[in-house]
Amino acid sequence: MALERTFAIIKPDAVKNGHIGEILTIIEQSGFRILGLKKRTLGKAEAEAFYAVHKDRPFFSGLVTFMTEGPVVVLALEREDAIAKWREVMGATNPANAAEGTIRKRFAENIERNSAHGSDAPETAAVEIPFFFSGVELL
Ligand code: 3AN
Repeated sequence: MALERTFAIIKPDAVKNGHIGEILTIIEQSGFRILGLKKRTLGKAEAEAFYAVHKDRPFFSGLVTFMTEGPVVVLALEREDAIAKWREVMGATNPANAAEGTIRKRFAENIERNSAHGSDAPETAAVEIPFFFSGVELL
């Protein structure tokens, strides 16, 4: 399988709880190359735009409030089968259902405050990576 790129976020709960370093270690030990990495705080309009696909879901406004409550780390990652692999390493959306050893099992507080984001398809990654990174920032 060819190299693939995915987009990841270390969410405000994991940043606040001091898990940036552990999650970056997991990323590198899982065979991803970190092409881009930034720590920043999302604005409300930015979080709404990023999660626009969920705008009609009941959890949308809570999700935007959570994602803007403190800094996040945004990442562009590369490896073979990166999208599926990163979702496997993160674990299920709801940490109660996440497999042992996954990021969400280890670090997530609940289904909303679930410590990490990952693109769910190549078309999503192709939108999410340029949402935060320009081409020259991907090294
Ligand atoms: P994933 O991040 O695993 O792809 P999505 O895309 O269904 O999951 O949901 C995006 C984000 O919305 C989740 N990471 C989580 O923070 C939040 N979320 C999803 N489902 C719920 C829910 N039922 N209640 C609260 N927040 C949710």
